Amino acid sequence: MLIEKYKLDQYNNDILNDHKRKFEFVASSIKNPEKILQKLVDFQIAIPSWALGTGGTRFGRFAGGGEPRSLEEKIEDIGLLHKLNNCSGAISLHIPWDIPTNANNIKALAAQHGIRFDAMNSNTFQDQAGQERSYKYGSMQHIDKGVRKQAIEHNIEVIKYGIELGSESLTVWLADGSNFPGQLNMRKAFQNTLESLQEIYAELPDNWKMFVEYKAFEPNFYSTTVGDWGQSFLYASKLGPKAYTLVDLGHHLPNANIEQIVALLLMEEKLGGFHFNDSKYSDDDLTVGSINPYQLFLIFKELVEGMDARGMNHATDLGWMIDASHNVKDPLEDLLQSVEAIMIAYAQALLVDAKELEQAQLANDVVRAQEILQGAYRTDVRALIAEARLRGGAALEPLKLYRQLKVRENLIKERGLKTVATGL
Ligand code: LRH
Ligand code: MN
Repeated sequence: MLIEKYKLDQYNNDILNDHKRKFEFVASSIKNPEKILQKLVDFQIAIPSWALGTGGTRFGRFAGGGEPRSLEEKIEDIGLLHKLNNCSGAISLHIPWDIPTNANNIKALAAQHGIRFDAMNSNTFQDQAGQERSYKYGSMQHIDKGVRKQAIEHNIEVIKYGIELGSESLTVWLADGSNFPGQLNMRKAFQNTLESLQEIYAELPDNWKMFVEYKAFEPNFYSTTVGDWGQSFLYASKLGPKAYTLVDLGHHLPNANIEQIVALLLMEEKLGGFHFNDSKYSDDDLTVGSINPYQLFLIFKELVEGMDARGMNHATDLGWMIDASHNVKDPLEDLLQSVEAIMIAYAQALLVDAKELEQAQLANDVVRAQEILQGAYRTDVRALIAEARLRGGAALEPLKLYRQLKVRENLIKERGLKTVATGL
């Protein structure tokens, strides 16, 4: 479904005065509004190709209808999101769920929608039909060299698809681990995994990055071979300068201080990017900012401070990706909310006066430091982000326009109720 420009402009015009009033109020209360606006306009978030349909759990899945039936329709859906908020200008593919049958056609279609290809994701956590060797007991950690070789070859194949599409990074998430004490020699598992990643690393084009994604548990529930930031940092450091860690917000043990992990990985130049989502218990893959928006703000505060300390380009030097699953919400509405939550946290972090905060820290003025942070966090920046969208030709209120245009109803008319998108 395409959104006609005139309908979007009409919608914006109807609420423009109200918006201008709110924007002028927030712009008058902050330093450098134009500098911040430009950063918001430049900031693009990659949408996961595997999260455009309804997700589920082992207890059930309740399909919503109108889901994309092909990679082409997934790109159209992301194009629709990007038309509405002008900050969803990238897709992250998962292979083999989204093998591009004709890379040039896929690339051309994506370009039409202003979509570029972010990190490619490999999959050695499921056995595909006709697959020679099983990943039941792991992939790159596996005791059987043949299984490790199969996993290595799959990742090299994924890099090839990415090169054809213009992607410049590979995310490797391994389900590898064990369910019971004694099941696995964890030192050998580390060594096998490192050697396997080294063979893949050797095939990376010069301008590519490899993101090593860690996760505390699931699907293995005793040990995970890339189980935390320290292990991922170890792999990335041993692999070389093109290897980095990837922080999926849902992959930590309860109460982990993720913003501290982010600050250190960024300082050590080994932070590659993010899989944004939110969670209350474990890898819940909920809407970004829906459970713990203050933590998301604190993470972006460390990102802005750490990136500025190294003179990094906020928009391009790290991988900004969502990784969520939609069990009860319309997938596109959920993604619109997630992108909005990320932009809000980033905008609030840009309001933190780093000099003032440093003064308070140097004076051990703990109360003042908290006031500076929470002053930024409690600033309603929604009109700033809406203004950034307006300047980018997008909707002032994407979710409301999405509903007003009855997008889901139209997609169901177009695609039917029973369509199922590939992915989780
Ligand atoms: C694992 C994970 C990983 C994926 C998958 C879809 O939990 O976060 O990033 O490949 O979800
Ligand atoms: Mn992830």
